[in-house]
Amino acid sequence: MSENVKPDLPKYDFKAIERRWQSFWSEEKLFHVDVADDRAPKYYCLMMFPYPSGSLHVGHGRNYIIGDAVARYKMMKGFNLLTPMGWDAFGLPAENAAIKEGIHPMKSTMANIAAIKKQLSRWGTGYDWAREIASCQPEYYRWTQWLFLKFFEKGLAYKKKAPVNWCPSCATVLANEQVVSGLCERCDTEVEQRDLEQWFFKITDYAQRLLDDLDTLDHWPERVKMMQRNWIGRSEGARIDFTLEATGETLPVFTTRPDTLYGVTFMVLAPEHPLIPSLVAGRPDEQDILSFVSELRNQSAIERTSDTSEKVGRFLGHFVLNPVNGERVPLWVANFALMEYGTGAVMSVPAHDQRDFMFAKKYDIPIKVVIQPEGEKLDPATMEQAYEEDGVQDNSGPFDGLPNRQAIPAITDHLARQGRGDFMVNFRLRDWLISRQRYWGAPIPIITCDQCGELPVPEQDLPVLLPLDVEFSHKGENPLARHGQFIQAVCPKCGGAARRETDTMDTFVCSSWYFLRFIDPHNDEAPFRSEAVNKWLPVDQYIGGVEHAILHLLYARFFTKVLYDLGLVNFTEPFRNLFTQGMICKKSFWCPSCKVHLDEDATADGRCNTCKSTVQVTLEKMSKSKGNVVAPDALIDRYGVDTQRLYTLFIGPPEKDAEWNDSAVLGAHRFLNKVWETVHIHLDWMLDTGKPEGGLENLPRAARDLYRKTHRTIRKVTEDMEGDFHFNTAISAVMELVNLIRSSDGSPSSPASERWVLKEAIENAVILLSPFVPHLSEELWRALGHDGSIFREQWPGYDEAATLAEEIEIPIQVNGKLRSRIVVSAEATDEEIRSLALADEKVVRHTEGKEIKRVILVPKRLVNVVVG
Ligand code: ANZ
Ligand code: ZN
Repeated sequence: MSENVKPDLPKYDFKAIERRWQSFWSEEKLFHVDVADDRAPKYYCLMMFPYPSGSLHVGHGRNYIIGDAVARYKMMKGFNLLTPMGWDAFGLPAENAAIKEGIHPMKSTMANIAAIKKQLSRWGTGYDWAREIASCQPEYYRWTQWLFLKFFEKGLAYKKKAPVNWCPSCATVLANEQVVSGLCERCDTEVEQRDLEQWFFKITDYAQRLLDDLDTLDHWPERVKMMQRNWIGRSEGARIDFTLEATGETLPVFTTRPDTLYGVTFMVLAPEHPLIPSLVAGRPDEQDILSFVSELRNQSAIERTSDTSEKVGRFLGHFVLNPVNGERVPLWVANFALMEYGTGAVMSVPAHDQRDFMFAKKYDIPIKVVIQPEGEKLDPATMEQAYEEDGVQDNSGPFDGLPNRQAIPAITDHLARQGRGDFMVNFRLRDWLISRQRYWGAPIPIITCDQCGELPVPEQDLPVLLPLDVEFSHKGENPLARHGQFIQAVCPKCGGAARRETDTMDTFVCSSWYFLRFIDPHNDEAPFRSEAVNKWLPVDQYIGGVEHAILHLLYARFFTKVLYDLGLVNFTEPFRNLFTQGMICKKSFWCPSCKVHLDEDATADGRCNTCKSTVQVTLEKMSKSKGNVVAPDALIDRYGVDTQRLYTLFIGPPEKDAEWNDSAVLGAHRFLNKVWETVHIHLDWMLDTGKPEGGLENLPRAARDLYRKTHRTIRKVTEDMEGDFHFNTAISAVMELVNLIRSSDGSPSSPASERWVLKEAIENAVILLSPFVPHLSEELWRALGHDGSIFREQWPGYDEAATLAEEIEIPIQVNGKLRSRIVVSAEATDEEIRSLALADEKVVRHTEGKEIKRVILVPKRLVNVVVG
């Protein structure tokens, strides 16, 4: 068609187009939703609400652009669409910035929100802004506090001592991410573990339900469900009660291998185990052991348990008695035992556990084999590693000869009957530590009275306002703890002077229920109306990064179950479909001698332009710290936002990581220009045509092919949008359609029926592209003579028959005589037709024993086999 390009085609002025349609959408309130409207089925499309940090790059854009494409598609499918946006606005970065730069977190947070909103509107992503929420505003956190009180009433919020990271020089608690290789991020002092009172949510009460209900989440990525299962970590085993020889006290252990009980040769306590101080009290080596123990406590759990790290311990000078045979077992403390798992005590069986084996070898502790591999006899003296597989019981008293799998329940049963143990299920999941000794969070609504203890703030006194007039100290301690007016409170019970809790809540608490608030964001009598929430939830499509696969999703699921138990909602899982998009990566250029990240332009032939050293090139997740960020503004100025959107969606399967390539962006831009041109070339002679009478069979071949291509493309794009959001293959299908349109031989003088086919193809190409490139599509839709927004159009259906391969019948001659007919796909190649013809039964009969001299093929019409 390029020969037809008219010099007077209007220019693709993407800037004007973007401006026009973005204001049109907001004037039309395109994304406004009436949640009470029941005329159409609902669709709740939700992007994980972002933390409002500085500026967004094109990698962040992927999340919003994917969400917007889904939302616009669902709108055209006729759903009553809810697509809200809000801000996960509390958190440490804003507070750290306040300490460093003296800008109040409220101020910086609000400024960041304004900047991100502007960026989102440049991307053309649509939301119902009337539902905007920010978790740092009292209208929101009032209800976060209210929910805390409900948890408290139910016994699901409690306080207990827990080890925290403590910086002795800043005199403050540090979050894990503020501890960098054991040192305080701020002052480089060595961080200690201290036991401090902390608030917890009792998520462990819900461990089994959180695990079981994963099986109902059919539309979640298998990988995410796997990660949640591992995090919950259910183990079936036994509790076995050993006895402390000196005092007769019971010392229970959790084991998954009660079959190895006769092989226990030592026992290990976690360094945090509360018995340790009394066990060593008054002994000459008391101080020595206690300081060893506190050293162990400062190792991280990963350091303590990883396969490669060194396992160290000390004998505690005590023995415990094995409940099956009364054997004396030495009691140790060692780094690999964790207080948070099981009972904090481990029965160690070096013959059958590799970690115990290495420990026994190191400290010369006996090894006793109690499981023998079939037909073999292990000798502890020559064993080079633990035997962890199944086998037959040996040295196990009455259980000898039993397969160990059967000995597991048998031994547990035996102990249970004597009251020395029982079957036990253990979860790796711990209770959720929700308190932070930080300012920028929702205050925990608790008052402590010396007379009456810990009391909830009465509901009518909510919110407990976070005071804004605070001073940030460079030590990083919680400014609330020094805010006299805030701390002063009246005991709700006795009316006496009391103290307000100064800890604030983990921001994961705020994000565990925001998806409910969006249904009823301005309600000042309740967090939400149950009736409306029950109608709109579960969320139909949740979209976000896989980095939230565990915590955020687990906490949101936990909240939903608690709210269900409270009778506030009638569903038990919040998100029906989950989509986790991959990350956008980009090459990063690091000069090892200048020690800086370089722009690609600052390198030549793999060398740094400044110092000429060889530059290290790696593919990294796009991020400021890697210096490989592509800012959207320049890109949008140059090519328009639809180009960025198209490229972002075209870059690869959206669930996979993808490499951003600046030059490939140009390809996306060219395609949009081509679409623009294609529509305008045909514009003036395409309108005013009617659907051909007498069906499509009478059309010439090319027109029929175009018709079929149109319907196949509709089908392909629809399937990709209904399936796993493979926008990339959907877009390439539309590209093929556009190419076919351009090569089709329609012209102003073609019959009306053929022009109708062309028009149908062009209009559908524009509609199919609209969720991806909404500005251009609106403009072209208008040019094609339609009123109103393209997003108020129905998503097209397709002619099923036309999407099936067309079949043609080909007569086959042998030496010019008709001998057979074969039916082949209209798309069969000459080569395929030729071999089908020669394999035809009748043709074989007529050519048997003769030499095939030639096969004459008239493409898609006739085959003549010449034999001699
Ligand atoms: C004896 C034994 C013998 C064990 C054997 C294993 C193999 P999972 O499957 O992950 O649940 N264990 C128990 N409490 C522990 C704690 N507080 N710190 C560190 N380790 C602990 O692991 C269960 C196993 O982990 C338990 O089974 C126990 O070692 C260890 F041949 O008991 B076993
Ligand atoms: Zn009181």
